[in-house]
Amino acid sequence: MSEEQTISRRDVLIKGSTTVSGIALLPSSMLANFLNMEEDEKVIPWSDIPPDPAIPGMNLFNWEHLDSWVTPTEKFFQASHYGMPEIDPDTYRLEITGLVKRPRAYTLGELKALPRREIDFTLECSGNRGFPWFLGGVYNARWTGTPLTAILEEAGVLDNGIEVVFFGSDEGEEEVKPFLVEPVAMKQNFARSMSLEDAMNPNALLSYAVNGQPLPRPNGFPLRLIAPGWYGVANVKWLKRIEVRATRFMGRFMAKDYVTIREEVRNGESVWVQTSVGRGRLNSAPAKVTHAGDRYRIYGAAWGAPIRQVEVKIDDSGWVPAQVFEGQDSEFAWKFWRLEWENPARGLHAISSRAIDTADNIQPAADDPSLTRKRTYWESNGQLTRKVHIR
Ligand SMILES: Nc1nc2c(c(=O)[nH]1)N[C@H]1C(S)=C(S)[C@@H](COP(=O)(O)O)O[C@H]1N2
Ligand SMILES: [Mo]
Repeated sequence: MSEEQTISRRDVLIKGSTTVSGIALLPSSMLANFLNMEEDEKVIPWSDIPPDPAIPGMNLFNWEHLDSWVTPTEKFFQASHYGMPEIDPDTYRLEITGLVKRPRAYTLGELKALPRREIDFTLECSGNRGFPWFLGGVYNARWTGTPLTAILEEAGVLDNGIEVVFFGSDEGEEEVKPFLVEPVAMKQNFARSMSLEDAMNPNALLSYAVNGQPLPRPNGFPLRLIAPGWYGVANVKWLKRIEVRATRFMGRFMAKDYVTIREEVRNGESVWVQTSVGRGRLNSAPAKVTHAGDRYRIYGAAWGAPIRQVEVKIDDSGWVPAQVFEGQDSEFAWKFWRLEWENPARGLHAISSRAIDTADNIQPAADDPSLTRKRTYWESNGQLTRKVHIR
């Protein structure tokens, strides 16, 4: 390993401390050094899952291409349940309604004139890792918008308002079963809700730009909710209406889909617990193995909670700490890690990673009971093992 490729944690902390909130002010050479490869460094493709499983339209991220902390906009994955609405920004309105003193509608221009904030947030679909081929439902971006709190405060939530529902402009037919008569198909908008307390979190943004550009159409143009710390589904795209209500909201994406069913045990008895997918979970992935001559490296990312440490296991060896890049301090964004792999033997190897957060929680093993007792594919954050062939 050459001298300039080595990043001491101390260097990064000292130089990084002059930054205010992240990468734009960060000496870019350091991040480049950490992740970008030397000229003669080549990726060894994974032997388990093909890098591009070609799921139509999802644009899943190819981990072997991980080379920047902010995911370039054209590499965002996208997940849409009712297609992709086309919205004219000139006639667009965001409605605030329901249990508020001052219901109103905002134009895009009015929203952009409100206080502006930026936040680095890694957005992951809660279905990511739920199937063997579903590994790339995650990306990291810098989101710009206006705090949701400002809009709720301006509207003035009434005393009986406890729930905030976010409606997208996209809609689809859903079957509704009235009592004792045939089911009927009714048009419904994509919708997700949060408790008023969660909606008042100062980090929640009504976001109109990402990576310095207007939102791309697949990712919610012209406006989406950004809920840092929550799984992707909570980040409602193509936002149309925010409605404050007096009861919990039980729409399809709260109470029917995106519901985790888990068996728990109480005094030796099974209890089936059904919970709506919400906050993100601690996760990590080995991204790529490289070599330059006979020098081998493993690169990866960790996210879902503020990351303290990442450990790597190769075959049946013990866990060894990886070098975690400390340069970015957003608590909602992924961290990159790297491990020098000394003298790997020829043949097939299994590489696993596990993230540890700042509260000392450890990412669960794939066979942890909390995961094996889960009967739905959401929230599958078990340790990921990848296979690589060293020739
Ligand atoms: N209006 C609307 N918002 C939505 C969705 C949707 O189908 N409609 N999908 C959700 C899901 S399941 C995920 S994982 C994220 C994906 O965000 P992305 O398309 O920017 O990757 O958007 C969420 N917001
Ligand atoms: Mo999702």
